[in-house]
Amino acid sequence: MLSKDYIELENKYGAHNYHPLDVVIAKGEGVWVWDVEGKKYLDFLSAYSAVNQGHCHPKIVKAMNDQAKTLTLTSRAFYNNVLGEYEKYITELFGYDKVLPMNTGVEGDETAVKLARRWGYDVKGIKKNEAKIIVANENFHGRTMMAVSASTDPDSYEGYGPFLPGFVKIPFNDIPALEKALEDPNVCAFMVEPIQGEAGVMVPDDGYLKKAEQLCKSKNVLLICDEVQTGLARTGKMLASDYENVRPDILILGKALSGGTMPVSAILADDDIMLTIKPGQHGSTFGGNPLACKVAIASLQVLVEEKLADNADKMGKYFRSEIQKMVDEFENVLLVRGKGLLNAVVIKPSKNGKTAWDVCVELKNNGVLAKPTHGDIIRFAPPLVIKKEEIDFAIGVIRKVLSEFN
Ligand code: IF1
Repeated sequence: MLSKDYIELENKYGAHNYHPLDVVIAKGEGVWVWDVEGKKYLDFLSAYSAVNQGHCHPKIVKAMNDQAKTLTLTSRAFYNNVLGEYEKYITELFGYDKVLPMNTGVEGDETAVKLARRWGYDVKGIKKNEAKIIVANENFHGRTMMAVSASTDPDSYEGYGPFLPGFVKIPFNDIPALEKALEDPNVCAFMVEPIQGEAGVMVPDDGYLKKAEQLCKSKNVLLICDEVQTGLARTGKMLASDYENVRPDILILGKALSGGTMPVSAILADDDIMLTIKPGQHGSTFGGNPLACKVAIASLQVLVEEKLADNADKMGKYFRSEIQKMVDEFENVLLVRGKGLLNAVVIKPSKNGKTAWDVCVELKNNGVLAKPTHGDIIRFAPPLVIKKEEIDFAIGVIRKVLSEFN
């Protein structure tokens, strides 16, 4: 079968909730992937930052294989001999009392919202069913009813009502708006991405998150950081909130927590918050399964041992400086922004109607895979194991494609 046959197969039998680029990937190793015809590409999406450690990282795959042969799932009806080891490792690594393991990123977000409400009632003393959570406009927290209820993007929420009440939406990177929203005594939490990914890699002003943390503290409101995408070395530090020495009251992790091998997410918090949820009041069949626990330990160890945050920082700075030259040279390349290896380039759609999508098609034809958002933005987020020569290869391709885009 050829690429076109696989594409036809998906179109015929799969729901049409995606519009992928026309490339059918059959194999991955490190920063590289190969299509079914054997053509090689540099992956500049990393499965939306899930594959930070690189495709099929040997240490993660080994941990996965070893555990898969031994024990995969017990449910939480019984104890298992891996969960405690993982819980100790991850809580010590990030400096929290407790972890609650889930699977997908959005389940982590759901859990954080439930936990914050629970804390709001049990500890803060908010009247039953009146708790509110502040979120930022243009946020992306996933695809469940909670997440689309919190969303301001019609593509996410339109046609799915009625929505979950209790969200207050304010502009991102707007401290006065936050200050005002925090005046409501029924607010239990402010949930925010330190850098908004889906919105187009929107980096807030320096000091925004720190100020938000201080304001939340002064109003007895929890700060929830959704680091599903920005976390785990992607932005050049282990957590994006580390840039401002911010310690979220509830931290949500996902994606790269498994190096892209399986869905693994987690929320971290201290006892005064986490222990408001009692046995039987929240859970998941797969959350905390021994396979996921071993995979998560190995995935975190790889980030630490291979100093991937430092590499993301260095390579990211180099990447942006090279793209900046194109911004200066080419009329249709408007700007580059980002932190570490979470970057976006904004282009001016061409006079003959070409958009970021067409740029990504050309990049793909030249061996670099990236994904457009919002018509005029291209996200560049390679695995963090990327080397300078590989960045240079991508820069060459991006330069060629952008120089011809008009
Ligand atoms: C899709 C974007 C990235 C996330 C944050 C929670 C989740 C995500 C900050 C949910 C997920 C994804 C999911 C993916 C596209 C994608 C994405 F383009 F939408 F914005 F990464 F950039 N919080 N992000 O970014 O995690 O439940 O998916 O594990 O196709 O929906 P999940």
